[in-house]
Amino acid sequence: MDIQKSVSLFQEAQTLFPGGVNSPVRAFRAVGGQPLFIARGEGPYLFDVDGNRYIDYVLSWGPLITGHAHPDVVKAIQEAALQGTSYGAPSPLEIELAKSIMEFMPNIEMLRFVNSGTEATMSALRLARAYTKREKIIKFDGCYHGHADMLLVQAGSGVATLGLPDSPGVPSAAASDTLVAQFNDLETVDALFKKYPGRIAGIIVEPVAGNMGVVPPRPGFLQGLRSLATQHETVLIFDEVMTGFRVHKGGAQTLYNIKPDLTTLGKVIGGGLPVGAYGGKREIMQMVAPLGPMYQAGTLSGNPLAMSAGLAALELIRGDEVWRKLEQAAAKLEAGISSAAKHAGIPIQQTRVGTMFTTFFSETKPVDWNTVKVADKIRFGKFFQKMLENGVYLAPSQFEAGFISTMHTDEVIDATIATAELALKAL
Ligand code: HOZ
Repeated sequence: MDIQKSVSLFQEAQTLFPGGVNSPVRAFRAVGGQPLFIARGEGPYLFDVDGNRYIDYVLSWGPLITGHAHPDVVKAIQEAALQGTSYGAPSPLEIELAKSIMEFMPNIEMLRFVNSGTEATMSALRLARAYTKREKIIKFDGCYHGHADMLLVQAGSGVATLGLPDSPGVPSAAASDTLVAQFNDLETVDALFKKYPGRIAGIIVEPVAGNMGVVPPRPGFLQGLRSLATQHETVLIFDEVMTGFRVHKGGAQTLYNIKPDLTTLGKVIGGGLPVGAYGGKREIMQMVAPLGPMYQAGTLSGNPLAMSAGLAALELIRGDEVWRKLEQAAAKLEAGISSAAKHAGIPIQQTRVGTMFTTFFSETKPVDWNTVKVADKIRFGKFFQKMLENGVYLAPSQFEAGFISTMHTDEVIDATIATAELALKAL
C-alpha cells in the first residue's frame, strides 16, 4: 500500500502540531505506523490522500451514523450555509433540533446546546453541583467524559491508550473532589456514599462504557446507580455523548429503561459537525442562566450549520426499519469476527451493544477497567495493521469503540469479515 503522500504530510504536521495531530489517539502511537491523511469520505468508505480506500469503522469516532457525506446531511448544511454560518442569536433550527432530540429521549425536558461533549459534561457537572450545593462527584475508572480538569482522573480513551497517568497541569484542587468507583461494581459506589455522606453532587457514567472499548453494563448496575442516586439525593448523569442514538435510537436510557436526571449528548446530534448538549429534568435545568444562577455560555452554541446537520441525521434514523437493519448488520459483523477468531485459534472477547463494538484480544471477560486493561495491546496493534493494509480502518487503539453506519451494507460487512479472517490467521 502506497502512503507516500500521508508520510510527507505527517512529517510536516509534526512541525506544526504536537505529535502531528489535533487529538492524541489519531496519532496511531498505540498501534505503530503513522496516521493516514484523509482526502474524503463517502458512505462507509474513507479515501486517503494517496487514493487508498478503506471501510471505515471509526466514523469520526461515532457521529456519522448515516455514513460519510450523506446527501441529505450535505444538502442541509449547504442550504443552511447560504443563510449565514453563525448568528450569535436564537434561530428556529435550535427549537427544531431540541424537539427532535426530545422525541427520541423523552427524559430530556429542557436542554442547552453547547459545542462539544467536553463542554456538555463539564456543564452538567457544574449544574449538578449548583443544584445540590455539594462539591464531590463520582466517576468510573476507565470512563472518559472529555478533557475538563475534574474529569481527567483515571480516564479512558486517549489517556488509557497512551498509558498516561493523570495529566500534569490538572491542579490537585480541581481533581480533589472527583471520586472514582469501579464500573459494574455498585459496592464501590455505595462505599463512597458511606464515606462522604451528604457531600456527593453527582454520579457521571457512560451507561455503556465506550472509551475503554465497549463494556456493557451488568444487569442491575444502572438500576442500582439510579437507586443510590435517588436515595442520596444526588444527580445521576448519563453521559450519552457516545451511546446516544448508537446503542438504541433512544440511547442507553431507553434501551435499559432507566431515567437519569441529566443526559449529556454530542456526536450524532451534530451529524458530523461540532455540537454537544446537556439536558434533563426541568427542575434542574431551570438553574441554568439566564433562567437561574448557574452560568454557562458559548458564542457558537446552537450554530445553524450544526443544528441543520443534526436535524437531517436524526431524521434519517427515526424509523424502526433503519434500526432493524443497523442491528442486523452489527450482529452479523459481531458473529463474523467471533467465528473468524475461533477458526484462527485467537482468544478474543467480542463486545457489542447496538451499533458500537470492540474486539478485545483477551481471555478475560471485560467488565471494568481492571479486566479490560489486561487485553493484549501488541496483538491488537498487529491486527489493526493487517486490517488497515487490507482496506479496513479501525480505531487505532484497543481501548476505543468501533461504529457502524446505515451505509455498512451486507456486502461491506461480508468484505470486512473476509478481511478479519485473513488478518486473524496472519497473527
Ligand atoms: N478520544 C476520542 C474518542 N473517544 C478521540 C477523538 C479524536 O481523536 O478525534
